[in-house]
Amino acid sequence: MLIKRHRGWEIPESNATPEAIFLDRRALIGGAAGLAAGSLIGGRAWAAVESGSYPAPRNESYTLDRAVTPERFSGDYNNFYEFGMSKTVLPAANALKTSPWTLKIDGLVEKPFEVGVDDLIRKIGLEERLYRHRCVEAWSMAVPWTGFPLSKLVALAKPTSGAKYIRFETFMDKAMAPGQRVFYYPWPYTEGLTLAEAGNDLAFVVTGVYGKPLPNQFGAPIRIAVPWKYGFKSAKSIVKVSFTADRPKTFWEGLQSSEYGFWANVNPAVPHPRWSQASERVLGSDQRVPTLIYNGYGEQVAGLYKGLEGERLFV
Ligand SMILES: Nc1nc2c(c(=O)[nH]1)N[C@H]1C(S)=C(S)[C@@H](COP(=O)(O)O)O[C@H]1N2
Ligand SMILES: [Mo]
Repeated sequence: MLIKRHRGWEIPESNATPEAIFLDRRALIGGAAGLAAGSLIGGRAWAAVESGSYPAPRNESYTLDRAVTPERFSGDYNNFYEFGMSKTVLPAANALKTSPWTLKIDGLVEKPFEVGVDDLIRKIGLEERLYRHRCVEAWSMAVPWTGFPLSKLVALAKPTSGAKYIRFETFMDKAMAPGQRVFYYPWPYTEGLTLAEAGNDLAFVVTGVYGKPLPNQFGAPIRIAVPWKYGFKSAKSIVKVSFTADRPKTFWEGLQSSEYGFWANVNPAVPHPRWSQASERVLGSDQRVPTLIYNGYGEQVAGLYKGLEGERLFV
């Protein structure tokens, strides 16, 4: 089947060879090449660095059981299908124009509205959290995200009583994102959560990483992080947040629901149909570590799934 052959992120880890082109932006910013750095990280990002909103204060309630993954590994091994199906999307993602960037809030809310990302950041404020990230392909990383709780965005949106789900939509621009010209994917990328999940403390809106605004390949200028679910739930470069009564059909679910469902909670005991989920390779090391139920966040999130045992919670 055509789709199968082209779905690069399903290549078993052992076959996926990251090519090493890594630009150390921090070194550039600090050094004589400052001007070059400005163009590399984009206008908005550069302005934010200068304005001092990064790094944001760290919220110490979110701790790790492992070391933070150095940026030279996490920043050069990304899934961002809008910019290609390999892990080396960094060069192509330079084409992403992140400023100005407007987020649309619509659907079952008191009053739909649009807000610029910079305004949103000013309004809500930023904090830093250390989170694990577990891709369905069985690799993982640990990163310091900067952002704010998704619950604060929900509060700002004022969903009406009929709203049960939240749906995220990524930008759509075939001229900028060559991957979106690949016709057999159901663009734009969409993802979703229940409102109960969106209200959990761990659900996070991300605008930065490693103490600075998001580099493009991480999903600039605004993305989601849902650390107890497989990584594909964490939609990048979002332009729209909608509140709905019905469960949204999501990107990967739309392609192959037998392998990628709506819930997609991490569970080492439930294998993907084509590989085991029992362990994961930590980016930047050759080591595999055991995968944990709910990616180690069971204490905070298991309660969300009481009464839903009949659902395919881990696919
Ligand atoms: N719009 C969009 N969001 C996306 C993806 C994508 O291809 N497009 N890939 C997902 C997958 S599979 C993973 S693992 C994470 C990767 O995030 P990272 O590159 O910051 O590690 O982004 C998720 N969000
Ligand atoms: Mo992923």
